[in-house]
Amino acid sequence: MTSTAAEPFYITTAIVYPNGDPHIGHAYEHIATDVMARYKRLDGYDVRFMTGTDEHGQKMQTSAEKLGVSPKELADRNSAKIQAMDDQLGISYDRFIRTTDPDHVAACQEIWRRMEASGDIYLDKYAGWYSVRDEAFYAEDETELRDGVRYAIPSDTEVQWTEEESYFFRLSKYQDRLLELYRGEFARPEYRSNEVAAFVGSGLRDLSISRTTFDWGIPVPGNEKHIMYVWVDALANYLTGLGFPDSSNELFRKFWPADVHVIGKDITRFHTVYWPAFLWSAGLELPRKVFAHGFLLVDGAKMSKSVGNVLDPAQLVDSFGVDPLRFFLLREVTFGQDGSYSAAAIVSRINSDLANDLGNLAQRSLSMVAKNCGAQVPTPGELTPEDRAMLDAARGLRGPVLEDVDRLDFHRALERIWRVVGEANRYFTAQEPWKLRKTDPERMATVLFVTLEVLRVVAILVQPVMPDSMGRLLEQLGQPEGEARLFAALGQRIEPGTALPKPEGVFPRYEAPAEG
Ligand code: ME8
Repeated sequence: MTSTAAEPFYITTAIVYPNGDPHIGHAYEHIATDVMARYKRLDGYDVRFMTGTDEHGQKMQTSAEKLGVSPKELADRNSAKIQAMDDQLGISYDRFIRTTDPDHVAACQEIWRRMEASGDIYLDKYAGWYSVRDEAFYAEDETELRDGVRYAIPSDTEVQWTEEESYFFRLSKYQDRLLELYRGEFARPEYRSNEVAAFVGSGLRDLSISRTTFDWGIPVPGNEKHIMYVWVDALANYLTGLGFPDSSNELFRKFWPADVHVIGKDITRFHTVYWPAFLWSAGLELPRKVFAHGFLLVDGAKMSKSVGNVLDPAQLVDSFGVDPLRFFLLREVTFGQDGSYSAAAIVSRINSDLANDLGNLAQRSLSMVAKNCGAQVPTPGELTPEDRAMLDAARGLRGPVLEDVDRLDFHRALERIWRVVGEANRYFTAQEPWKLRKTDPERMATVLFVTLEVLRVVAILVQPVMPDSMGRLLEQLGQPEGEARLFAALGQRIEPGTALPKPEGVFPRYEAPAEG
């Protein structure tokens, strides 16, 4: 057998501020990124997937002060909760990075030195508006005064006047190059790219990249009075995770540039303006794509502590299970746009798409096989046009589904797969195999074979979204872990004669717990 080295694929989430508990918005981003990572692994790529926590900066320091603990204590406590969330949700990260990890200092200081060596850093004085909530600077015309308090218009967060000595990055120098960059597919979805192009096109000011009024951060090399602006530190995590700046590190050579940074829409500016400019300045390649997803709302409203509607992913997992939650979030919401969580919507997806459509089809066909075909995959007879159409529909899924996933269009990929599940249900009902048992057992065997083959294809393709349930379904279809479950196996067919274990339901209907 000849083997060629698998193509590398590096994917990241944003790193979470561990100043509070994880919420469903974090779960959403991590699940979507995990699904892409799993698709690529099953498709034969050598995947590196990183997530983690963003622990420095004024926001962390202020939150810690309010609680009377040190920033490091606060970060330790909440970073552990975020990692526990990821583990509970089956997030298959290769590294969970914390920006307080010792190796992160070297990466930040190296990128700083390189930007300095390019002549892009100078010392001056900053005077302007700063939002601690966003860890972002705002120009006067991006703020407004309401009841004596000044707010940043884009994020509706309070800003404070800040005046201090600061290092600046020559962001303005990169304006034309950035505009050129947005003509390609660097920033997605396209409307976000257009938004950011309009922002950059209206003129860029140099960026303040150090602070002196607090100390919870990474020291600026050569001037320890200053700590780096938290976004320089945060963005550099994507390099640290590959062993940068150690030039002998295999990971960096193999995986940089990243294939995609998955982020939320509120941090598009940092990733599509600052980050490419920093990387150009440091003489490093740019990530191939930054994808900004939308926000998850709860019953149509923005989550907020004061409203008291912040959803804890662990509670949703307790109520509905990991796989149904993963499926719901990706099926319900168009990635890129805002979407809403509601209990009624998840229950409806569980009962219709999972229990009725996929679960019943598997249960009905597998129990007929167990009873009537000696618990083995039946041998098909001659195929009718209906059989062929059904098999073609299933086997035709791979290409379009992978294209959807490459565009992070998870909602469409699942819609496409479920269209075939719907077709398979109609096929099964129309063929009436339960009647054929007596009248034409050979024909029954063929119908059951076709149905099992459709289920095999569907289960293989849906594994990234619902790894555990699809693993169990593949087990019941006699497909052991390993090669039989890779996308390469989609080109084969389910083998007649394969022994099948006793079938059991994969997706129970959701019944609301009795009150009281
Ligand atoms: O922004 N729906 O951290 P963060 C969907 N540390 N996504 C949401 C969301 C919601 N309701 N709320 C937040 C930061 N997010 C920085 C990132 S990366 C170098 C540094 C997303 O904890 C948000 O858009 O505020 C971001 O992508 C991620 O959760 C972490 O947000």
